[in-house]
Amino acid sequence: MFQKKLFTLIFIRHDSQILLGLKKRGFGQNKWNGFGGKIEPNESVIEAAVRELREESCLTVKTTDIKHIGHLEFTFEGDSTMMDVRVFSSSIFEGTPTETEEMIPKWFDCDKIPFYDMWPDDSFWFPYMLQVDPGKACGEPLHAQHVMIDFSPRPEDTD
Ligand code: 6OG
Repeated sequence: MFQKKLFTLIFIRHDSQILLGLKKRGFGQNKWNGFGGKIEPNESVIEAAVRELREESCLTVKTTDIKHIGHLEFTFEGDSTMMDVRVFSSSIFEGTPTETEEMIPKWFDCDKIPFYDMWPDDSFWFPYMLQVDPGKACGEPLHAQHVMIDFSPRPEDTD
């Protein structure tokens, strides 16, 4: 029996680029990823996504400007925790991405995503994410999808 823990993960898009952060410490250290983390008490999932983005990249987004993209569930061998990760994106933001204690932000072209330095699962679902939310001039159409990931909207993420 797994114990579910909620996490947020947000991707900022600008034209044909996507902002990733190199994690400097803790879980996922030295991997490029979106920005996110745990939900604090009395905070909605979307509020947590906005806060984590600000804390990790110094960018500000409005809760009304972020889109729900998907929902990922991860388990790790020998661990009874299931990471329930809610994925969001936004192309409306304020500020300049700035290095923080947690992350080094960097823009990547959507066709030059550094999958070799990311969580291995990302290469399966990133193309799908780019297709669901193509941004501008971004994302190749997919011809085959074999990934069991839920990309349907979750009503509890929209508050
Ligand atoms: P903190 O421990 O930093 O939150 N996360 C994953 N992201 C990707 N792309 N792939 C995975 O595959 C992941 N597993 C977890 C969720 C951890 C952050 O890492 C994300 C959170 O945004 C295994 O507070």
